[in-house]
Amino acid sequence: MFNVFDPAQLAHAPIRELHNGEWVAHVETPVRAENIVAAIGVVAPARDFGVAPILAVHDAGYVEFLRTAFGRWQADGRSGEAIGYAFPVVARREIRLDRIDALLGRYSYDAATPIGAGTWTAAYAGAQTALSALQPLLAAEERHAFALCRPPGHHAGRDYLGGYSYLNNAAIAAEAATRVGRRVAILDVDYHHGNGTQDIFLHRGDVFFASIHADPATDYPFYWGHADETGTGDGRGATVNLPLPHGTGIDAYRVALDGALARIDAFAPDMLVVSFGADTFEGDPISHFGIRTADYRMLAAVIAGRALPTLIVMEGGYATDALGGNVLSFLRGFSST
Ligand code: OKP
Ligand code: ZN
Repeated sequence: MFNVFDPAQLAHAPIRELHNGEWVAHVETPVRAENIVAAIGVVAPARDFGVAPILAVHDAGYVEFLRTAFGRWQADGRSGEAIGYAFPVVARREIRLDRIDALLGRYSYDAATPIGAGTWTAAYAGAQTALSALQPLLAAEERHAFALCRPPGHHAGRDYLGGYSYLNNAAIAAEAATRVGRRVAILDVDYHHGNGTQDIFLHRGDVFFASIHADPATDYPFYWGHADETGTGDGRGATVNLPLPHGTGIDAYRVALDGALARIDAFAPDMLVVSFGADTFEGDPISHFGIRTADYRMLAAVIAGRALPTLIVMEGGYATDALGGNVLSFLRGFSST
């Protein structure tokens, strides 16, 4: 296993999020990544592939917004983190927006994803971490690589942030692999539906997306991830959503994983990108599945059994003290094959 981590990702340290009607301490903390590094040991630094592979996935106006939003916020005399409070839920015509609050609403969809002084630096480093971990797979020097990305990315779409996500690390790596001829399937096993990744590839038949997640009827992100979302246009049939109820344990989860992998098998990819969230863990403070630490190793071994070059991209997981052990268990499931 080739592990990549860029410590510049620690620069993002969100303070608070809106949760159950109150401002609470943000759960997506730098110490999450530090605990994972402590558990897995050796990590390679990221290389810098520049902004081009980011712009291959994300809208240029959005990327410019993300890069400049905190400065604009401060220039308007604001303190604290930049966060929107008005969101254009009904698509509006394209007009020039100058007010920082207007831009925040235009490019985001929730109040859980603030922009602070280090957000752009960290998100950029996260994308480079994913691209760096991809390289030894493209060169056939490694079979499995782990991108220790933080903040997560799978809720970020082409032109929006949300769900603690700013740049879609998994999508950026998948697109980069596609552009050098790989046939990529993305398997999202975070507790939450990967709406950003789904949106980015929904209309495309050349990248397969399968997600196992908490039913959006009861869980964030609510508006995406229902079983009848299966792709549009050229992408019809290349999106699979397997929502599961609260209380799902390893047995039902394993059945869903086998189902997702059977669909991926039928697509016949030559590379796999796994969006891995350890928030399916039984002790996760914001989630409701019952996966145990040892289960992650078994689930990973099932995935590794497909014998595909596999990039594992870190997404969520908020039981911070158990996070390192859960990630280590998952990575061991790949190393044992
Ligand atoms: C990011 B990732 C808490 C509900 C959830 C946003 C969750 C983002 C999860 N009020 N809020 O997929 O782990
Ligand atoms: Zn999650």
